[in-house]
Amino acid sequence: MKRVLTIQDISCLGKCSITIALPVISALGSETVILPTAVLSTHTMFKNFTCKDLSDQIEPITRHWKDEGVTFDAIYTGYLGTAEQIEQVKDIINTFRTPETLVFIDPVMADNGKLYPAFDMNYVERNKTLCGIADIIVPNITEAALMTGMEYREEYDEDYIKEMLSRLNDLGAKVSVLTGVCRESGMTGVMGYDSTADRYFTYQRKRIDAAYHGTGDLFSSTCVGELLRGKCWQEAMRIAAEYTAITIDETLKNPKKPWYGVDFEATIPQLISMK
Ligand code: PXL
Repeated sequence: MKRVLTIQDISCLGKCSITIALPVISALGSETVILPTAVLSTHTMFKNFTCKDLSDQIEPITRHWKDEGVTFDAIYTGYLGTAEQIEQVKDIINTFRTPETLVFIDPVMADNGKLYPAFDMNYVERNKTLCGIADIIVPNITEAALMTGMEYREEYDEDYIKEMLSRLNDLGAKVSVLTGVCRESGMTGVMGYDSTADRYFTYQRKRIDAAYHGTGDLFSSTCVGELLRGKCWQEAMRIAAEYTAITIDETLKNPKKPWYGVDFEATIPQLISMK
């Protein structure tokens, strides 16, 4: 069985980060090892959330794993707490990476043109260096605009997206994928660039007019799970985009849906059989 290390926070309530990565990647058949960077009462879109930073646990936990001879087929990072933690994560990648390890970085820090409340431009700068050592990065357009120094736009053409992918590629990852890309009205999806093959990939599907928290984590966790099931990155992205959309649809049908996340629990059976 493949083994993934995922490094992100635990938001006890909120359906995001580790509480999505664990069930989704496990359902796709890989062992999921977690390294929590912080414990929050909820994700940061709630008011008055509590947060206990776990930076001082990172080194002893990973040292123990190293002493035990643990290896990982993939390392997947999402929301991290601080700029210093990004440096700790880079050390972990350097320690555990082999030529076969997939390093998948979701530089979670912003959406809809704005940084999340906990972050500043120093955090953006550190994230650029983390993305630089990845095999695959999956920023949304806001995160990519911040990391490439481009203007954030809600309306754009193909040249804007290609320029963004080219500048992301300059950061150093092998494959750069932009999420939430609209290529024609009423559609949404992803567009990626593989620098090793000099090839673009686009996937679009009908846009559902609803935005939910945690959908980025759902997309990334599905990608990681599918990549470890042997899918190429284009197939993994297509399935992840499709699964995220199916889950948003399902959530919309629930009259008692929580405001803070999607009903991915209801769609996991579909995910397992997606091709
Ligand atoms: O879904 C991304 C995410 C993860 N973890 C925490 C967050 C967010 C987004 O706001 O606040 C704590």
